[in-house]
Formats: sequence, C-alpha cells, structure tokens
Amino acid sequence: MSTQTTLTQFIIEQQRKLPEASGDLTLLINDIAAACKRISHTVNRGSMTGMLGSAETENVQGETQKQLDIITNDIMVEALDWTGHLSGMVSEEVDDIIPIPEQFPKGKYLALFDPLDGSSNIDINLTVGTIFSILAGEDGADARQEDFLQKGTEQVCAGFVLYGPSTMMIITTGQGVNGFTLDQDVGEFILTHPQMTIPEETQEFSINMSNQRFWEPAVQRYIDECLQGTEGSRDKNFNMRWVASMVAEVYRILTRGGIFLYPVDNRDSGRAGKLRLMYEANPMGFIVEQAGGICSTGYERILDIQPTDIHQRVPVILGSKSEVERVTAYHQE
Ligand code: AHM
Ligand code: MG
Repeated sequence: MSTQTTLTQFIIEQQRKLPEASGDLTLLINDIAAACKRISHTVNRGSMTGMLGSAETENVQGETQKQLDIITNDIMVEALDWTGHLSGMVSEEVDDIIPIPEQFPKGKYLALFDPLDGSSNIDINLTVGTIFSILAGEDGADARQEDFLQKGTEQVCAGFVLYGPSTMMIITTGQGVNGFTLDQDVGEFILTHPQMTIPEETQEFSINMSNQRFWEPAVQRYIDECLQGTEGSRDKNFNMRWVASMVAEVYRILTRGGIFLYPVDNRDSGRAGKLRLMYEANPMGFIVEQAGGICSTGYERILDIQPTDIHQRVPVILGSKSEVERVTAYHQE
C-alpha cells in the first residue's frame, strides 16, 4: 500500500484536530486545488492553446492584461461559484466583488485570489502561479466590499500554486506550511515538503535593481551594504536573484532562505509599492510567518494592516528573519 499523503487526506487530518471544523474548508481547498490543476494544464500547453499574449484590456490597476490572466480568472470563478462554500470572491483581475450567482447557495467563506501571478513571464515560459487567501464571511449572505476588508491576521487559509518544472501547492491553515507536488499521472497533489521553514540567516537578496534610483534611503542602504560584500560592513558576499514572479521568489525563500523586496518608490507618488495587499502581500505574509520568517512594509507588519480597499497596494519586504529585521531597523532610523 502507498504511504503517500494526498492534499485531501492531509487537510482532513488537520481539520479533525479542530473540534469545531465542519469539513467545509477541506471541500473549499479541494475545489481550489481542482481549479489550479486546470490552470496548470492550460499554462503547460503554452502556445498550443493559442492563448498567449496580450488581451489588449486593462485591469482595475491600469495594467495590460494577458489573455491567460482572464482565462485563469474565469477558471477560478467557475470552479468556485457553485460550490456553496463561498459568500463572495475578489480577484486581482476584476474591479468589483464577484458575487455568487442567484441559483447557487451561499456559504461562510470569502475567497481572494491572483489567478496568474507573474503573468509577464508567461510568454517566455518562466514560472508563474496562483495565489489565494480565504477569510470567514457572513454565512448565507451576499458578501459586501467591507466583508473583505479584514486584516491578514484573520486569514483562515492561504496558499499558492507554482506552475514551474513541476506544479506545486504550498499551503497554510495556521499550523505550519506544507508543500505538495502534483503527480500529473494520477492528478493528485502529494505531500513532498512537510513543515517548511525559512532559514534565519541568508546571503541572497531579491529586488528589481532597475528601480534603485527611486528607492527610499533605508532600502538604498541595505542593498548597498549587500553589494559591498566582504569589503563592506556585512563582511560577507551576497547573491542576487530576480525572477519577476513573486510565487517563484517566495518558493525559493521557503526552500533556501533569502529576502525579497518590492519597496515603495517615488516613481509615482500615488502608489504605495506595486504588490497588492489582499491578493499577494497578505497570503504570502501568512505563509512566510508560518514558516518562521517575517513580512513587513519596512514600517509595520503586513498582517496588521487594516485594509481600506480590496485593490490597495503595499510595499513588501519578506523572508529570512535576521535580514528583514535589519531592513526594518534601517527604516526606523
Ligand atoms: P502580476 O500579479 O501582475 O503578475 O504582478 C506581480 C508581479 C510579482 O509576481 C513580481 O514580484 C512583480 O510583479 C515583478 O514586478 P517587476 O516587473 O516590476 O519587476
Ligand atoms: Mg500578482
């Protein structure tokens, strides 16, 4: 008999430890996993789908959408709206709340997602992913905008799926972080990376250096010191990586440590960083903290931010504890 643990089995066993659990969350996670298998299949077929390239439309943030941004969003919505577990959804790709259609029952959870993170990489066949977050809503009612405006500390579950050389789901329900690899032959996510933890110390940083001239002094100082290596105050050499897919950077940090920064910059005074609080920073913050790391804006813990808008942006600095603590200390000075 196989000793492999599937995602479903793992989540059911975790939920059994909680006497108040009804099983709804397990079913919801299964539905998300099913949607992500479809996305994995679609992304994997690449040009054969005839769906690469721009959709010639913009999302609410004014970014040009890829055809696959829209298609993967539709896959998520169609996989989740009928299930009876949700009272509403929000997506990085959709301006307003996505309601549950009249004909379907409404449930107690809210789903928030970025259906295809890193989609600028899709045409060049690099790793992309889906990021999701689950909050508790009002059971049986239609979700309103304010229902979603909960702090990251309120998340019931967060995860992301990587579409890379292998398809993986990384997930937390607040009891540590576990990684599952999709066995394409049997169509199941199999537990391959139990209890992932981020090494406290690191010599690898991740930032888009082309924005250097726009950064705040604290980030300038931190990166300068890394670049000076053994000749500077850090007295060690650093390596640098920038994939431009947050899912890939966070997975790397979960595996071998590191620090990721998408800081606030002065390119556009109205913009507080690039990444979105609800679809990227909060779910990744929950995962990173559960793996022993830190996630901050430089000034405050991401998970403590009171959201004011479902599409708001925030600066994000996350990863190995000692490095994130150093950057946040520079921000206080
Ligand atoms: P997206 O959700 O539209 O793909 O944007 C988010 C992505 C992150 O995955 C990544 O860290 C960042 O944007 C890269 O931005 P840049 O192209 O400015 O380096
Ligand atoms: Mg994204």
